Amino acid sequence: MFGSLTDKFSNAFRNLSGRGKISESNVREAMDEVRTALLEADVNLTVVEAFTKRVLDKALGSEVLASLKPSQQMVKIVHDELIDLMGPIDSHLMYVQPGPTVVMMCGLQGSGKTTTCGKLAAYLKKQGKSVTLAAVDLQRPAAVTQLQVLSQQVQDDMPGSGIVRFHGEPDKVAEYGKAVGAAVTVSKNALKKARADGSDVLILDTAGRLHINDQLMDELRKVNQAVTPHQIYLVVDAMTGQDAVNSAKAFNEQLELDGVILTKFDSDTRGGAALSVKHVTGKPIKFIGTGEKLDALEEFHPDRIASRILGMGDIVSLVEKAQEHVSEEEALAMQEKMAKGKMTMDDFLGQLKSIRKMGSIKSLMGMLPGVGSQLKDLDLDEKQLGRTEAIIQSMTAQERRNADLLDNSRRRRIARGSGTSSQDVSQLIKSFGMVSQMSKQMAGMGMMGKLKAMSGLGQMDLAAMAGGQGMPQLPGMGTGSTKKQPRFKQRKRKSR
Ligand SMILES: Nc1nc2c(ncn2[C@@H]2O[C@H](COP(=O)(O)OP(=O)(O)O)[C@@H](O)[C@H]2O)c(=O)[nH]1
Ligand SMILES: [Mg+2]
Repeated sequence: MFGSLTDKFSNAFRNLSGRGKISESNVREAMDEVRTALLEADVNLTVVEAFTKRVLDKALGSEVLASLKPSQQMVKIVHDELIDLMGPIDSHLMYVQPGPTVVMMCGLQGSGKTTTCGKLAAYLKKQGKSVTLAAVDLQRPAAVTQLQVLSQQVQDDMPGSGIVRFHGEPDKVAEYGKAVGAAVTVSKNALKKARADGSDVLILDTAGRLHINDQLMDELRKVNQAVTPHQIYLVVDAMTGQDAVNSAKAFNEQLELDGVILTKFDSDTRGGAALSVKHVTGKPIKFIGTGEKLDALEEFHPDRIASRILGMGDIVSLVEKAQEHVSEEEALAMQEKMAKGKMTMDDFLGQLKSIRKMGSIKSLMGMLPGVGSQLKDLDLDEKQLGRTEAIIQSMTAQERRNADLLDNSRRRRIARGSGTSSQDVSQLIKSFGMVSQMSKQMAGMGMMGKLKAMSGLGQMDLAAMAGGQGMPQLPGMGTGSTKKQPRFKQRKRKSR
């Protein structure tokens, strides 16, 4: 995510760092680079101009030039302005009494509307809300089926006490395009049904087009008039840059949007849409989609995204993910084993599995400070994880407990059993050896436990603690990991 933007920002500030004193022209040069980086990331031109002007005004007007660590001051100003550009935090959903609260999901074709409807239903179900999902996209029978399948998946597989129901009228697909109003009829029927079922929220999955056109807008306006949604959300593909922003503007003029949901944040987005959409529409970004799975919807936190863009990582989100998928006891037990150097292959496998549950390796790595910009060079093969799993599963229980048993003939047997090569097996054993050695050295600071303990601290501090490389430290952050370590240990002792 934001790979090249992060690179370019880092470069711009690297030229400033290390200098005891910087001049006005140094600042201007750095901002020229920032400006180019933003334009290349496909950020809207007016946004770029406004942004660079504000940063320059602040930088030149403040103590930056006179301060001891000018580059850090600059990063702080840019960080603050990025937050301002994308913020505020507004994931709040207003519920009406009596229900249902009607949410209309709009957007271009392929932007992720249907998927997001499912994710939002899962999000609400977790909070105990009952949801009706209505298939108002009648362009193809498959669109109706897609939402039906998703609704069922949310109801069957996703946690929470809410009930998720589906309303669809596949027979109306044939009418679509001939008689105007099929979408309106389905929406009205869905509202009646949701009301009768006592749903808290009704989500309308509407039709999209590849480009905005009058017919689509006309249809959406009619649905809007017929059921007067309480919230209209625009789903925007974060990978599409300015195009997305232009269409967002057009949607907003026709429908009075309440918020934006940015999807495909897990992909390598250039950042254009994320950085422009709020400024251009004036509407808050509510959520971001971070994967294809139903739990891949996150509340939008501009500060965290700003940190990710600046290569400081997003430890807070990582910790939240870890907490969702790994229990306190599990983390503690693992921590103890690691400290004693008693980690087994089974533990190793367990850790790999819980990491997998948290999302794609690439999206997780992107949250680590200093890793973001290097990601694109890294070959993070998700298949590799599958192979690792297969290899460990081909080991006997005894072998998993004691890796020292694994001589050449055992390695060959395991390779055969897992459909891999002896080299693969040896490689894994080597990695395992390294990991258990490392964890022994970390002495009691298992990764999960470490992350969890960290979650109580401020995000900026975290970036420093984890030793965010490549980026200058922010003021007041201390000098990095070595200095912060003792403080972390103290915290731990207290909690025992
Ligand atoms: N990687 C990723 N893919 C997504 C995300 N949201 C949607 N998609 C994918 O985008 C494609 C289009 O999604 P869909 O919901 O059918 O779009 P619609 O035409 O707007 O309803 C599907 O392949 C989805 O799996 C996301 O947050 N991340
Ligand atoms: Mg769809």
